[in-house]
Amino acid sequence: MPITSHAENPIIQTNFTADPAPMVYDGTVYLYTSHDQDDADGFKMVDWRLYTSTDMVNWTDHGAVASLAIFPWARQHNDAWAPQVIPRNGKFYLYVPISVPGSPKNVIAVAVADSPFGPFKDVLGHPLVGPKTGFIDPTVSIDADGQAYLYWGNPNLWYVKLNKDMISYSGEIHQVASKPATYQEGPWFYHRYSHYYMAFASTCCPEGIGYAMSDHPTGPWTYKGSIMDGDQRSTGNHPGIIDYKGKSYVFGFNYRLTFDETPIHHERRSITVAQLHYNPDGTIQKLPWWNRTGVEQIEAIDPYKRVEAETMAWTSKVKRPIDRPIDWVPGIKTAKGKAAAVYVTNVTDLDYIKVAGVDFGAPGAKAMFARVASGANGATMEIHLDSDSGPLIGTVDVPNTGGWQDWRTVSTPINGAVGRHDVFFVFKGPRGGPLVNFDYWRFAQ
Ligand code: FUB
Repeated sequence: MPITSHAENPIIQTNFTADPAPMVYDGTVYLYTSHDQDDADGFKMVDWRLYTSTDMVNWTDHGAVASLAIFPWARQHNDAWAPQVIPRNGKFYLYVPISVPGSPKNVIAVAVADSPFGPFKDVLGHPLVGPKTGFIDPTVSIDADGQAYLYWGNPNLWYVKLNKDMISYSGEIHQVASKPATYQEGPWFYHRYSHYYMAFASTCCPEGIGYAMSDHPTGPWTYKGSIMDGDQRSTGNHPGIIDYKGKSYVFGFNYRLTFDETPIHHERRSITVAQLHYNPDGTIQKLPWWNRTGVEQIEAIDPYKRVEAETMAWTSKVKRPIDRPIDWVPGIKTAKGKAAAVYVTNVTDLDYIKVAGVDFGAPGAKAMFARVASGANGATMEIHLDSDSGPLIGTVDVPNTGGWQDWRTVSTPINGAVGRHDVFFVFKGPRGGPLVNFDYWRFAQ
């Protein structure tokens, strides 16, 4: 029985994700990401995705919250690069680097939503800044006096003071005269106590994560060193840094999932996270390269509340036996027109979902309910503790519900679910075809 559960890096396995932009809001981490398409060779990126967590280990997929299509004046392929979202006055502002048709230059655009889940809408109908070569990777922070600053750039670093409306700016665009040593791209600007920080992807390639500090939001910036050195296993990197529930974290990315499938380099990246430690003087302790173990879970999952099936610490994606068909990987689907309607789909025989650190308490669970739809016959969902072949506590028979959108609640008695465990939902059934669509689950005492 695990005492504490850990994440496993990379933290998202159902899509290739990069350029992490974590935002702490109302007790939850909202992780906005760019998205490398499954068949990407170079950059092939058309939308931005959202994942949330309250324990830093299990992440819930909320699908795509914006895409290039919301900017009809922009080039519609490949350029949905590193985003960042910030809340202000009840609205949520998404800053993204994109480009315009017929130009090799870059622009930064802004979109606005009433909810962190989107939908984000273009409010300007044109770029916020640009076009200019290197205008990518926006990062934004609001100072204690209410002044918002937008930084960006590769290989130079620029900033501008945003107006309170967050969609316009005042004054000149400034190029940082003396950018931090090793600065390449991917700035992450924030303040913490009396210090201002500029973390960034450091000299390419491979990129590590460097950082600089200042006493002022506009610098001058003093280079402080490397948070993480580059590593030949990954050409790129891109920091996103937060404090959450008393700990500090740095997000970035590696290429583990794609290199588990092929030695050929493709831009198919995967977001990772590590705990970060500050020294008393505000400097940051250096970290080793992204490990596989990941960070410790902050608090256990309550299984007696509804949990979305697309909440997971790991799926079987990179652990498939060689003889499996290539398309068996569990997918996450967003129902058209319904931003929140995300569910697990395309699961086949022996796929599993791991939910880390679930606390059944005592006397424990007696039943489990699952919302499913299926067009297949003979599917089951086994529930195991601590590994996909650990103690079996129940088996849900998934009937053919009449179709893949004919949702039904099914249940099973549960035996032996007491205390805190990692829970594995293991799907079984006729080989070859999809078995079940899985929306949410809940245990009962
Ligand atoms: O993801 C596309 C680009 O790669 C980002 O904008 C850069 O920071 C680098 O991660």
